[in-house]
Amino acid sequence: MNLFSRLKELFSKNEDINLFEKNLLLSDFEYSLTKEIIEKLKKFTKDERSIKIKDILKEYLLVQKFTFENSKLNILNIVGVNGVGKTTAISKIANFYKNRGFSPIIAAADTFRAAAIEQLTHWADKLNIEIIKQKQGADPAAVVYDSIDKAMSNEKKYNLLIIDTAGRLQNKEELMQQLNKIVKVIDKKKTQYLDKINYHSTLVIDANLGKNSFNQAEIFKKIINIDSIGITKLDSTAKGGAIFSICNLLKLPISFASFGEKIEDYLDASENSFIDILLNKI
Ligand SMILES: Nc1nc2c(ncn2[C@@H]2O[C@H](COP(=O)(O)OP(=O)(O)O)[C@@H](O)[C@H]2O)c(=O)[nH]1
Ligand SMILES: [Mg+2]
Repeated sequence: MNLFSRLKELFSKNEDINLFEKNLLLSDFEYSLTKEIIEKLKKFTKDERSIKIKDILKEYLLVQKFTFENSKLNILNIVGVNGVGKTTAISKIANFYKNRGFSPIIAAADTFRAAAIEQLTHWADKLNIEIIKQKQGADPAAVVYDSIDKAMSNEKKYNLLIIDTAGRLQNKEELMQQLNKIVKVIDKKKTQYLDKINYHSTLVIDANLGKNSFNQAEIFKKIINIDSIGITKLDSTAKGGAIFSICNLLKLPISFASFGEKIEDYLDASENSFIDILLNKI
Protein backbone atom coordinates (compact mmCIF):
# COMPACT_ATOMS: atom_id res chain seq x y z
CA MET A 1 0.00 0.00 0.00
CA ASN A 2 1.44 3.40 -0.88
CA LEU A 3 2.07 6.22 1.55
CA PHE A 4 -1.09 8.12 0.80
CA SER A 5 -3.37 5.13 1.03
CA ARG A 6 -1.84 4.31 4.40
CA LEU A 7 -2.18 7.86 5.69
CA LYS A 8 -5.72 8.14 4.38
CA GLU A 9 -6.67 4.96 6.17
CA LEU A 10 -5.27 6.31 9.41
CA PHE A 11 -7.10 9.60 8.95
CA SER A 12 -10.38 7.85 8.29
CA LYS A 13 -9.98 5.97 11.55
CA ASN A 14 -9.10 9.23 13.26
CA GLU A 15 -6.00 7.65 14.69
CA ASP A 16 -3.58 9.26 17.08
CA ILE A 17 -1.01 11.57 15.47
CA ASN A 18 1.83 9.34 16.71
CA LEU A 19 0.73 6.76 14.18
CA PHE A 20 1.23 9.26 11.38
CA GLU A 21 4.68 9.94 12.69
CA LYS A 22 5.44 6.23 12.72
CA ASN A 23 4.16 5.89 9.15
CA LEU A 24 6.25 8.74 7.87
CA LEU A 25 9.35 7.26 9.50
CA LEU A 26 8.55 3.81 8.08
CA SER A 27 8.31 5.39 4.65
CA ASP A 28 11.88 6.64 5.18
CA PHE A 29 11.10 10.28 5.78
CA GLU A 30 14.10 11.77 7.49
CA TYR A 31 13.61 12.31 11.24
CA SER A 32 13.78 16.12 11.39
CA LEU A 33 11.46 16.34 8.39
CA THR A 34 8.98 13.99 10.06
CA LYS A 35 8.98 16.18 13.18
CA GLU A 36 8.39 19.28 11.07
CA ILE A 37 5.48 17.70 9.20
CA ILE A 38 3.88 16.47 12.41
CA GLU A 39 4.19 19.95 13.98
CA LYS A 40 2.43 21.41 10.95
CA LEU A 41 -0.31 18.77 11.10
CA LYS A 42 -0.91 19.43 14.78
CA LYS A 43 -2.08 22.95 13.95
CA PHE A 44 -5.15 21.46 12.28
CA THR A 45 -8.10 19.58 13.70
CA LYS A 46 -8.29 15.85 13.14
CA ASP A 47 -10.80 16.33 10.34
CA GLU A 48 -8.77 18.99 8.57
CA ARG A 49 -5.59 16.92 8.63
CA SER A 50 -6.68 14.49 5.93
CA ILE A 51 -7.03 17.42 3.52
CA LYS A 52 -4.00 19.37 4.66
CA ILE A 53 -1.45 16.56 4.59
CA LYS A 54 -1.18 16.73 0.81
CA ASP A 55 -0.50 20.47 0.82
CA ILE A 56 2.05 20.09 3.58
CA LEU A 57 3.93 17.34 1.74
CA LYS A 58 3.81 19.32 -1.51
CA GLU A 59 5.81 22.08 0.15
CA TYR A 60 8.76 19.74 0.38
CA LEU A 61 8.86 18.64 -3.24
CA LEU A 62 10.87 20.67 -5.72
CA VAL A 63 10.15 20.27 -9.42
CA GLN A 64 12.16 21.28 -12.46
CA LYS A 65 11.19 20.31 -15.96
CA PHE A 66 13.92 19.77 -18.52
CA THR A 67 14.57 23.00 -20.36
CA PHE A 68 15.42 21.54 -23.74
CA GLU A 69 15.67 23.97 -26.62
CA ASN A 70 14.81 22.87 -30.14
CA SER A 71 17.57 24.92 -31.73
CA LYS A 72 20.40 23.51 -29.56
CA LEU A 73 21.98 20.18 -28.87
CA ASN A 74 20.52 19.35 -25.47
CA ILE A 75 22.78 16.94 -23.62
CA LEU A 76 21.20 14.98 -20.82
CA ASN A 77 23.74 13.13 -18.68
CA ILE A 78 22.05 10.32 -16.76
CA VAL A 79 23.97 9.14 -13.69
CA GLY A 80 23.21 6.91 -10.73
CA VAL A 81 24.05 3.63 -9.04
CA ASN A 82 23.79 0.36 -11.00
CA GLY A 83 20.34 -1.13 -11.10
CA VAL A 84 18.38 2.00 -10.17
CA GLY A 85 16.78 2.11 -13.63
CA LYS A 86 18.95 4.50 -15.66
CA THR A 87 18.87 2.60 -18.95
CA THR A 88 15.13 1.99 -18.72
CA ALA A 89 14.52 5.66 -17.89
CA ILE A 90 16.65 6.78 -20.85
CA SER A 91 14.43 4.81 -23.23
CA LYS A 92 11.37 6.42 -21.70
CA ILE A 93 12.76 9.94 -21.85
CA ALA A 94 13.96 9.46 -25.44
CA ASN A 95 10.53 8.16 -26.42
CA PHE A 96 8.68 10.94 -24.59
CA TYR A 97 10.67 13.72 -26.24
CA LYS A 98 10.71 12.03 -29.63
CA ASN A 99 6.92 12.09 -29.49
CA ARG A 100 7.14 15.81 -28.77
CA GLY A 101 9.17 16.69 -31.81
CA PHE A 102 12.73 16.24 -30.57
CA SER A 103 15.31 14.14 -32.40
CA PRO A 104 17.10 12.02 -29.82
CA ILE A 105 20.38 10.14 -30.08
CA ILE A 106 21.74 7.92 -27.31
CA ALA A 107 25.32 7.44 -26.09
CA ALA A 108 26.15 4.05 -24.56
CA ALA A 109 28.74 5.30 -22.07
CA ASP A 110 28.18 2.45 -19.63
CA THR A 111 30.89 0.37 -21.25
CA PHE A 112 31.66 -1.80 -18.23
CA ARG A 113 29.36 -4.69 -19.15
CA ALA A 114 28.54 -5.88 -22.66
CA ALA A 115 25.00 -6.54 -21.44
CA ALA A 116 24.54 -2.86 -20.63
CA ILE A 117 25.36 -1.88 -24.21
CA GLU A 118 23.09 -4.65 -25.53
CA GLN A 119 20.21 -3.55 -23.31
CA LEU A 120 20.45 0.02 -24.56
CA THR A 121 20.79 -1.14 -28.17
CA HIS A 122 17.66 -3.24 -27.77
CA TRP A 123 15.67 -0.18 -26.65
CA ALA A 124 17.18 2.08 -29.29
CA ASP A 125 16.28 -0.38 -32.06
CA LYS A 126 12.79 -0.78 -30.72
CA LEU A 127 12.23 2.97 -30.63
CA ASN A 128 14.07 3.57 -33.89
CA ILE A 129 16.57 5.90 -32.23
CA GLU A 130 20.23 6.08 -33.18
CA ILE A 131 22.75 4.83 -30.63
CA ILE A 132 26.47 5.59 -30.48
CA LYS A 133 28.47 2.78 -28.94
CA GLN A 134 31.88 1.19 -28.77
CA LYS A 135 33.13 -2.15 -27.53
CA GLN A 136 32.84 -3.28 -23.93
CA GLY A 137 35.64 -1.76 -21.87
CA ALA A 138 36.00 1.30 -24.12
CA ASP A 139 36.57 4.70 -22.55
CA PRO A 140 33.10 6.14 -21.73
CA ALA A 141 34.38 9.67 -22.34
CA ALA A 142 35.42 8.65 -25.86
CA VAL A 143 31.88 7.44 -26.54
CA VAL A 144 30.54 10.79 -25.34
CA TYR A 145 33.08 12.65 -27.50
CA ASP A 146 32.01 10.75 -30.61
CA SER A 147 28.34 11.16 -29.79
CA ILE A 148 28.55 14.93 -29.51
CA ASP A 149 30.49 15.18 -32.77
CA LYS A 150 28.00 12.91 -34.49
CA ALA A 151 25.07 14.95 -33.19
CA MET A 152 26.69 18.28 -34.09
CA SER A 153 27.67 17.18 -37.56
CA ASN A 154 24.00 16.46 -38.12
CA GLU A 155 22.96 19.66 -36.41
CA LYS A 156 19.57 19.77 -38.03
CA LYS A 157 18.93 16.16 -37.28
CA TYR A 158 19.73 15.63 -33.61
CA ASN A 159 18.88 17.95 -30.78
CA LEU A 160 18.73 15.65 -27.76
CA LEU A 161 21.71 13.53 -26.75
CA ILE A 162 21.08 11.26 -23.77
CA ILE A 163 24.11 9.69 -22.12
CA ASP A 164 23.89 6.35 -20.30
CA THR A 165 26.64 5.98 -17.69
CA ALA A 166 27.90 3.23 -15.39
CA GLY A 167 27.36 3.61 -11.66
CA ARG A 168 29.53 1.20 -9.76
CA LEU A 169 29.74 2.56 -6.26
CA GLN A 170 31.97 -0.44 -5.38
CA ASN A 171 34.79 1.37 -7.11
CA LYS A 172 34.31 5.00 -6.19
CA GLU A 173 37.68 6.09 -7.50
CA GLU A 174 36.94 4.76 -10.98
CA LEU A 175 33.41 6.13 -10.92
CA MET A 176 34.69 9.55 -10.01
CA GLN A 177 37.32 9.45 -12.76
CA GLN A 178 34.83 8.30 -15.39
CA LEU A 179 32.21 10.91 -14.58
CA ASN A 180 34.74 13.71 -14.31
CA LYS A 181 36.23 12.78 -17.67
CA ILE A 182 32.79 12.73 -19.31
CA VAL A 183 32.02 16.17 -17.90
CA LYS A 184 35.41 17.46 -19.07
CA VAL A 185 34.70 16.25 -22.61
CA ILE A 186 31.31 17.96 -22.55
CA ASP A 187 32.89 21.18 -21.28
CA LYS A 188 35.44 21.07 -24.08
CA LYS A 189 32.73 20.51 -26.66
CA LYS A 190 30.72 23.37 -25.19
CA THR A 191 33.65 25.67 -25.88
CA GLN A 192 34.15 24.20 -29.35
CA TYR A 193 30.52 24.61 -30.33
CA LEU A 194 30.08 27.89 -28.47
CA ASP A 195 26.55 28.33 -27.15
CA LYS A 196 25.02 25.53 -29.18
CA ILE A 197 25.04 23.01 -26.34
CA ASN A 198 22.56 22.96 -23.47
CA TYR A 199 23.76 20.61 -20.71
CA HIS A 200 21.74 19.03 -17.92
CA SER A 201 22.67 16.22 -15.51
CA THR A 202 20.13 14.07 -13.75
CA LEU A 203 20.71 11.63 -10.93
CA VAL A 204 18.44 8.59 -11.02
CA ILE A 205 17.10 7.44 -7.67
CA ASP A 206 15.40 4.10 -6.93
CA ALA A 207 12.49 4.88 -4.62
CA ASN A 208 12.82 1.44 -3.02
CA LEU A 209 16.21 2.23 -1.58
CA GLY A 210 14.81 4.72 0.92
CA LYS A 211 17.50 6.29 3.06
CA ASN A 212 20.25 4.74 0.92
CA SER A 213 19.08 6.96 -1.92
CA PHE A 214 19.77 9.97 0.21
CA ASN A 215 23.34 8.78 0.81
CA GLN A 216 23.79 8.04 -2.91
CA ALA A 217 22.63 11.54 -3.81
CA GLU A 218 25.14 13.01 -1.38
CA ILE A 219 27.97 10.97 -2.92
CA PHE A 220 27.12 11.84 -6.53
CA LYS A 221 26.64 15.49 -5.66
CA LYS A 222 30.22 15.54 -4.44
CA ILE A 223 31.52 13.99 -7.66
CA ILE A 224 29.72 16.05 -10.29
CA ASN A 225 27.25 18.86 -10.54
CA ILE A 226 23.72 17.45 -10.43
CA ASP A 227 20.87 19.56 -11.78
CA SER A 228 17.92 17.36 -10.94
CA ILE A 229 16.79 13.89 -9.93
CA GLY A 230 14.59 11.28 -11.58
CA ILE A 231 12.76 8.80 -9.37
CA THR A 232 12.17 5.24 -10.49
CA LYS A 233 10.22 2.18 -9.33
CA LEU A 234 7.46 4.17 -7.71
CA ASP A 235 5.21 1.21 -8.56
CA SER A 236 6.88 -0.99 -5.99
CA THR A 237 7.91 1.08 -3.03
CA ALA A 238 6.86 1.80 0.53
CA LYS A 239 9.87 4.00 1.12
CA GLY A 240 9.17 6.99 -1.09
CA GLY A 241 9.68 9.32 1.86
CA ALA A 242 13.38 9.62 1.14
CA ILE A 243 12.50 11.65 -1.96
CA PHE A 244 11.17 14.41 0.27
CA SER A 245 14.44 14.46 2.20
CA ILE A 246 16.53 14.56 -0.98
CA CYS A 247 14.51 17.41 -2.43
CA ASN A 248 14.38 19.35 0.77
CA LEU A 249 17.79 18.79 2.32
CA LEU A 250 19.93 18.48 -0.81
CA LYS A 251 17.88 21.03 -2.76
CA LEU A 252 17.56 18.82 -5.83
CA PRO A 253 14.37 19.17 -7.89
CA ILE A 254 12.57 16.29 -9.60
CA SER A 255 12.51 16.13 -13.41
CA PHE A 256 10.77 12.82 -13.97
CA ALA A 257 9.32 9.74 -12.34
CA SER A 258 9.07 6.15 -13.51
CA PHE A 259 6.55 3.69 -12.21
CA GLY A 260 6.94 0.44 -14.14
CA GLU A 261 8.98 -1.38 -16.75
CA LYS A 262 6.87 -0.43 -19.77
CA ILE A 263 7.91 2.48 -21.97
CA GLU A 264 4.77 4.46 -21.11
CA ASP A 265 5.23 4.10 -17.34
CA TYR A 266 6.79 7.53 -17.28
CA LEU A 267 5.81 10.87 -15.84
CA ASP A 268 7.61 13.98 -17.04
CA ALA A 269 7.79 17.15 -14.95
CA SER A 270 6.52 19.14 -17.92
CA GLU A 271 3.14 17.44 -17.67
CA ASN A 272 0.18 19.15 -16.05
CA SER A 273 -0.53 18.12 -12.45
CA PHE A 274 2.89 16.46 -12.22
CA ILE A 275 3.08 16.91 -8.45
CA ASP A 276 -0.44 15.63 -7.80
CA ILE A 277 0.08 12.52 -9.91
CA LEU A 278 3.46 11.98 -8.31
CA LEU A 279 2.09 12.28 -4.78
CA ASN A 280 -0.54 9.69 -5.56
CA LYS A 281 2.16 7.26 -6.61
CA ILE A 282 4.45 7.65 -3.62
N1 LIG B 1 9.11 -2.05 -11.23
C1 LIG B 1 9.94 -1.25 -11.89
N2 LIG B 1 11.09 -1.73 -12.39
C2 LIG B 1 11.92 -0.90 -13.05
C3 LIG B 1 11.63 0.48 -13.21
N3 LIG B 1 12.65 1.05 -13.88
C4 LIG B 1 13.55 0.06 -14.13
N4 LIG B 1 13.12 -1.11 -13.62
C5 LIG B 1 13.82 -2.41 -13.65
O1 LIG B 1 14.97 -2.33 -12.83
C6 LIG B 1 16.03 -3.10 -13.37
C7 LIG B 1 17.27 -2.25 -13.57
O2 LIG B 1 17.00 -1.28 -14.56
P1 LIG B 1 18.10 -0.64 -15.51
O3 LIG B 1 17.44 0.37 -16.35
O4 LIG B 1 18.86 -1.71 -16.20
O5 LIG B 1 19.05 0.06 -14.42
P2 LIG B 1 20.50 0.72 -14.59
O6 LIG B 1 21.49 -0.31 -14.12
O7 LIG B 1 20.50 1.91 -13.68
O8 LIG B 1 20.66 1.08 -16.02
C8 LIG B 1 15.50 -3.72 -14.66
O9 LIG B 1 15.06 -5.01 -14.40
C9 LIG B 1 14.34 -2.78 -15.01
O10 LIG B 1 13.36 -3.44 -15.78
C10 LIG B 1 10.38 0.98 -12.66
O11 LIG B 1 10.04 2.18 -12.73
N5 LIG B 1 9.59 0.07 -12.01
MG1 LIG C 1 22.15 0.55 -17.33
